[in-house]
Amino acid sequence: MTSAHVDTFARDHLPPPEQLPAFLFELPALQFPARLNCAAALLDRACAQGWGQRLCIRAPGGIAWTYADLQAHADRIAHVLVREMGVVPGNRVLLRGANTPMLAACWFAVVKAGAIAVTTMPLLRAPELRPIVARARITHALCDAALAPALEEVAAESDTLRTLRFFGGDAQDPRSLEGAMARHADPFPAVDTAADDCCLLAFTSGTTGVPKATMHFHRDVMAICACWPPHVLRATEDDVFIGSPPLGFTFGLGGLLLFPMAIGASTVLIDKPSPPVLVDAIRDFGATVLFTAPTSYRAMAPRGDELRATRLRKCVSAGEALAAATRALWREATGIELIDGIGATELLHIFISAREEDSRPGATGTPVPGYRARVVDADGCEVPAGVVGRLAVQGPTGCRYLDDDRQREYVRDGWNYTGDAYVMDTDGYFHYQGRTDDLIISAGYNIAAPEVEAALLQHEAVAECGVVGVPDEERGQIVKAHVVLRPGHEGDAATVQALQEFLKATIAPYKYPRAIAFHQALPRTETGKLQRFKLRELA
Ligand code: 3UK
Repeated sequence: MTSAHVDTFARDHLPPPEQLPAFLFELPALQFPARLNCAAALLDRACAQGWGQRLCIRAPGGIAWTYADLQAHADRIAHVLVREMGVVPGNRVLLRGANTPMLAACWFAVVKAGAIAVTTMPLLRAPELRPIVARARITHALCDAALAPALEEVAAESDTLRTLRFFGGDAQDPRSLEGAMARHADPFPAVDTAADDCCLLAFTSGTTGVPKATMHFHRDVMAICACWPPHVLRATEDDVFIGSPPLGFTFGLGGLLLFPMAIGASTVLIDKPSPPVLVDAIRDFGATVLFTAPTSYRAMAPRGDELRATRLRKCVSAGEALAAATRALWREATGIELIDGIGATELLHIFISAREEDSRPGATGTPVPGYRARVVDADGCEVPAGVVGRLAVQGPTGCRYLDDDRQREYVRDGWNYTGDAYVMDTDGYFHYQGRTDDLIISAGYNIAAPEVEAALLQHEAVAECGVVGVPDEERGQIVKAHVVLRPGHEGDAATVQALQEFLKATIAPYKYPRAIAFHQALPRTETGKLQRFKLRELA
């Protein structure tokens, strides 16, 4: 297959073939042509098949773009990229902004131009942007004017990042994107890329250390649209999608942009999607399909009565384990059964999940059609149902780290190892047990932090919690719980004792937290993941 890339950086830094996972294309919907541009397949095809006048993206402030409007914006931006900024196919273009229609248009422009989109999370500052720009050898950037300073600081020191344009600022500025867009009204024909040309680099949200770049092809983007959405989510063209994950997190890119567009539905992009803002927006925009993380569901649950009066009908939880208590809380509050799904940046989107009517409390679900999953021991041998082991996955998508030795850890014998401990039950449902590296070993007992967290969340005083092992001379480690209390509860000795008694009565007593600390909030990544390493450092 002939690559359309003139700049061959991505292809040159793919993992060696023997370190790649197996890729499965068994489903009829996964038979991709050799030439494929996913931006053309999603956006241009939507317009060509008569969806041009359908509503595509709305945002606060009265913005409402049809598919044709999005295409017009993306085409103007693509012309600016190619004719004014000198982008050639294969260049890496950094995108930086909150979730807005303009950020979405920039993504489609970059991908139509055959370049590689590197969407970053809006909260990142110079120290976090610097390694991304360096590792991805970013050459160009499109950035929200409100977030310009940190990127300009990094660009000033970079040998590769030379050409920047800013949107949402002063259109008279020579580097204004909108100012340049006004000069280009012609349609932009998408670059005829190979299905296996790279179109996006996604940096892992990293609850730990050095960021890794995962590489995804045009066909990978189409593959995730063909697997989980039609088989598990089952949304329709009348649905209105909404949610909190940034487009720089592949959970958000899929859920809030690719999946609605693949079926001709519409999406609502909210720039600052805190739980209260999200509840108001669900009501105001008549949203029907919601994507967010477990903590955000807990925070919105008290407004369940208001949500019952909206059109909301499908709610997806991913990013972190969904405790049975949170599933029950949301069902009692809103009447809606959550759709849990585990996804990973390396696999692009969700690969184990369950339809609402097939969901089981405490289980993530079964492998999504198109994927296979198994639980294995340290030697890679499958373990029987009921035994805890490492999760290994294969499907149409899989891990390709850009120039990184950690490829050998994530992919072994053709399987993707997500770093999660799971147990499969006799019905084939997968139950999350924790990260393989955050098992707590106390006095010889193996204790999974999420199990202790799930039990704590059943107590009425607990709003949020995170459990870690802390070093202990006598026991090796002890279980320590970091707790955020609900309003009206005091973080005093009596509460510590009440929580400890409650836990001993709820789960095996050796698992109870010997230490409990109270906080106003827990340290989380921008994607909503608890940063357990920060809690460990607190000890
Ligand atoms: C954890 C879950 C239990 C798990 C993601 C949906 O989270 C996403 O990608 P990341 O690379 O993190 C991957 C890791 O997060 N995790 C995610 N979902 C669940 N654990 N239950 C879940 N439902 O440790 C996994 O290995 O940030 C999620 C879609 C796209 C994504 N990138």
